[in-house]
Amino acid sequence: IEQELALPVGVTLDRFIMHSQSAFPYATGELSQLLRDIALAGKIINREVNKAGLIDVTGANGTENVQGENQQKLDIIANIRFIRALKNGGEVCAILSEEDEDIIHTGNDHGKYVVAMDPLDGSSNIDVNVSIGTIFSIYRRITPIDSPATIDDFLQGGRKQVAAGYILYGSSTMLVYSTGDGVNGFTYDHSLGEFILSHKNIVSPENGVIYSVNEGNYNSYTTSTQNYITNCKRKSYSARYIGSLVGDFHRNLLKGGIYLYPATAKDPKGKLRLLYECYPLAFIAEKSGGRASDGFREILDIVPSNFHQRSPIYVGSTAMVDEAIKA
Ligand code: P6P
Repeated sequence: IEQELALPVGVTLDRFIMHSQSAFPYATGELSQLLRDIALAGKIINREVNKAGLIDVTGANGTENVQGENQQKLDIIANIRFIRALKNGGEVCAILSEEDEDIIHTGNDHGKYVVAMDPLDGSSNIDVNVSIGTIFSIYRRITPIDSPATIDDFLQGGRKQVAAGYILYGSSTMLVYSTGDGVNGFTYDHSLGEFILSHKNIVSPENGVIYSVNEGNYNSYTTSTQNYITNCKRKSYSARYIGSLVGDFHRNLLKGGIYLYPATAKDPKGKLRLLYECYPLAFIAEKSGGRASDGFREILDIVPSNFHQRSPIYVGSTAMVDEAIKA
């Protein structure tokens, strides 16, 4: 972390990655290259997102994804772009995407890494110009190199992630990620076509006064979660919920706050997916000093059993998560 702190705000992502890698002389550079490939995919999706409304990429595609959710045109485009960027980058042997039932083999069986991703979360917000995001989680494969990846490579558990992060397509486009030593944020400079270090060593505020939850589901929450929400009101906390996970998470990460998506009658196991939403954001939360729980266990300690399983999540400032799960 000392290495990264030495770099001033304003350096490019590329420079930052090279500098970080120099701290690990034995690193062979594949993870560095993979992070560059993810940044490239983010630039490409950013361009598509910014054109939404001008070209026919908004609205429903008339198809459903593996979750049975109506796919938006931009969901499909983002999925294709991300898969292509990771395939061309050569470091990833397989991908798990929210948009596809099964593993996507890239043909790079020599790749040391696998990526689980939600290529465009909150995409129903595209048509109304609310921020949306890409969420990604990176594992080193455990199956033999030069053999096809298997389910085992993806079900290693949250604490086996080697890196994770998100790209937020908001008033500005930001890449926020961690490789385990701290969390750093990079803002996309369109004029340069570069991600620039803008938020060095992000630290999650220990406490906060913002709570993000869909109160429309209040009646189906447990009594303890209902009590927690009532306490937030009693303390005149600020309710901030934009219906787009990455936007809500990022605001709470910077300002302090909690995002909760508890089990509901409609989603008795929670709505958010463990492998490519809960795990990566829990990784970022913990690496910035925050906390992520399913109400009973740390998110990162949940043993995964299938690709698209869901989990309740309480994530953000440690003191707020502590209070929410003990309420
Ligand atoms: P609800 C978007 O569909 C999403 O996965 C997250 O981005 C968002 O936080 C949540 O679901 C919104 O769900 O049920 O409150 O509309």
